[in-house]
Amino acid sequence: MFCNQCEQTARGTGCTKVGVCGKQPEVAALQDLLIYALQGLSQVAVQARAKGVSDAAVNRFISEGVFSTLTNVDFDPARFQVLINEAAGYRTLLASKAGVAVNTEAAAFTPATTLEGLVAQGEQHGVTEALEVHPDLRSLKQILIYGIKGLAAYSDHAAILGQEDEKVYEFMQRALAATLEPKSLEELVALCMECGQVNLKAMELLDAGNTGTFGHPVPTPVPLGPKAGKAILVSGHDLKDLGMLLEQTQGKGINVYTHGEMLPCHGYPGLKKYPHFHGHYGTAWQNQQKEFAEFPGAILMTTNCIQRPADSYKDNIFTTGLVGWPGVTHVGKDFTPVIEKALSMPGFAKDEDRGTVLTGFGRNAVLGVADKVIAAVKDGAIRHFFLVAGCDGAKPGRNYYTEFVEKVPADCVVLTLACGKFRFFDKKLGDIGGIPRLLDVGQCNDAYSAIQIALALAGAFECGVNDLPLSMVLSWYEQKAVVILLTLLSLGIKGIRLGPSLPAFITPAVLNVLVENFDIKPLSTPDDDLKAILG
Ligand code: FS2
Ligand code: SF4
Repeated sequence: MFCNQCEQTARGTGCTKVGVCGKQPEVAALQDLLIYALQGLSQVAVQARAKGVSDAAVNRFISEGVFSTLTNVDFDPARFQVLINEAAGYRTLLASKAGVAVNTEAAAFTPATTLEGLVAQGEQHGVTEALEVHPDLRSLKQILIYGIKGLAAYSDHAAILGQEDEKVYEFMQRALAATLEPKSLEELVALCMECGQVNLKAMELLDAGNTGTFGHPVPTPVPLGPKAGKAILVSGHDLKDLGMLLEQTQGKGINVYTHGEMLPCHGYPGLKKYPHFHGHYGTAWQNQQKEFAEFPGAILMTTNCIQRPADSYKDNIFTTGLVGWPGVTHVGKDFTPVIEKALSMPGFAKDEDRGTVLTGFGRNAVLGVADKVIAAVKDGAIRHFFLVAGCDGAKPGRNYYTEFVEKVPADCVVLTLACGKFRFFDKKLGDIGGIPRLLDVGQCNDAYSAIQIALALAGAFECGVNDLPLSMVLSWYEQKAVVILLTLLSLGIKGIRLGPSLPAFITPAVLNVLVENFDIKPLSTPDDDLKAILG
């Protein structure tokens, strides 16, 4: 196997024996083969679209298939076997519906009939020289493929909430097809930038889906201590799953808790209205083996990031949607098995007060007090904004973000989003004239909200985003972070600090392009970086 798509890749170069995430070589090969099958299906879809045919089922399937290969989503070989065969089936159907020729190797690919045969096929189609011989072009093709993985995740989430856009699907398929074609450095850079632009649209669709269904988030204190009683813990990112679970657990004497990226759900009026939606438990995804083992109820994983479940809680954890782990019970949207499991478990014995954290500072809440914020900047009460955001992970170097936020001067405001916030989410940073110094904008996809806030401030100050007193200090782990970075770059945002380490799939020459055009910087120390930013 060879996989280097995430930040924790082995030795900082690539997982070759088994994934640090727990991905087995056979699953790695099956994921590579699924991407290959989807590249072939995309080639057919591009030809079909040229003849005026776009198929809704194919569009959704490509998003779901690509999303399944994102880090920490699906580890189940049996599910990939099904997806690979479905990809070939959709391709044949679409080709005949549109009357197009299946005339490339990828489009004509026939899946082997056994799992072993599929694994052997997958081993021929990794992100190695098989994809592209030239290392810099391969690097750019990898950035594009990983960007498309992040884009697929957001477009799938949005589609679940009824928000789809043909432009997103058109790009995803054209770009997937392009990764199999000879392309120049300039063409690939342009496709990466387009990926970022299209992802802004996908995040906008998801924002419309989330806020249209559950209302705009409002500032909300979230208890960190449990309440006596039966319990269900929900992790991942899916608001609709949480909404359905809250509906199905009403009046059952079960309290529902969020884990990881679900924390911002407490700010949504359509979710916080449930009295049994109690609070937040634990921290970020990489701590789940310890935290889930201590949770006295059932656990539902709605999306990434799942880790290998320890035996102590393997019977209490359930997957839904695209998430999969072999041997873990997978449920549909009738959550009865999860509810019954929770009722059979002890739950929390007593109430515990562990304080609260604030969430709910989406674009609506922040821009609702825009006048106050602008006045605070103009009169010097707020000197600078920092967006300290992105993914969390296991590396010790991620303490940088905790130390950085601790050292941010008292006249500066920190905006945060995604699971990287767990490095500092419970710090009491106080406020500046009633504006909290730590503002939780939401999940990773709420980068859309942060961008809208930055654009509105730039409008108010009649300057560009790069001229605002705003600096971005980002942490990456998986491919949603890759596509958000592409979105920020495609908006022309410069001077982003990126850590904890730079991606293994970026060659020195490609890094040079990023540094020259976007002034991307690796992390130094919190003290040096703060000094460099604030002067
Ligand atoms: Fe965090 Fe994991 Fe949100 Fe990423 S919960 S690293 O996949 O999507 O962020
Ligand atoms: Fe390794 Fe990350 Fe790939 Fe898992 S997803 S195999 S940890 S590079």
